[in-house]
Amino acid sequence: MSEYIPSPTGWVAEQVELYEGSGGKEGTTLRGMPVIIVTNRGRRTGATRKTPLMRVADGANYVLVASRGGAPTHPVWYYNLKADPSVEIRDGTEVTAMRVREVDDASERARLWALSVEAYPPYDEYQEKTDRTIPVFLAEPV
Ligand code: F42
Repeated sequence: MSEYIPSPTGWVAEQVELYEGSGGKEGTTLRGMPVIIVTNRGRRTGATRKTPLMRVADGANYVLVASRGGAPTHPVWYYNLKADPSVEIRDGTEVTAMRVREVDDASERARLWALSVEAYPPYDEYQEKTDRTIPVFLAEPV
């Protein structure tokens, strides 16, 4: 296992610490809605990165929404996942090896976007706030 480098954003690093430190029993929500932890590799450092995201389930798959609160640029993890699509996803106490792909097909994206907004309504506001089209990944069990 490569070195784990926590997020430089304090509240995000704290959520990861609580979530992972409790084996998925604590720190599992944001604004009362469920969160997953994506473990991935940094594309330059090769280090282990851990990114909490809202939990958007599609059967056994998960939708990962690179919203970054509607910021003008993609989150850095977007580029990490494009470079290396192998991830582990922790959903509560369950950890699953998965592979992600960015969803380019317009109708598939529309379906997954609707699912995402249903799970976490603020995504709609985030998309309105920014000129970029917020990227959507689908994570599928390996
Ligand atoms: N973010 C979302 O985009 N969507 C969500 O649904 C979401 C939900 C969520 C729930 C709970 C929570 O605690 C946080 C949540 N976030 C959500 C925030 C999310 O976890 C990320 O913090 C946010 O998206 C920003 O991601 P980021 O990758 O841009 O993070 C920045 C602050 C960051 O960590 N930057 C690092 C740094 O040191 O500046 C870079 C780390 C990195 O990956 N480096 C790479 C490496 O090789 O290690 C190199 C990358 C490169 O290309 O240079």
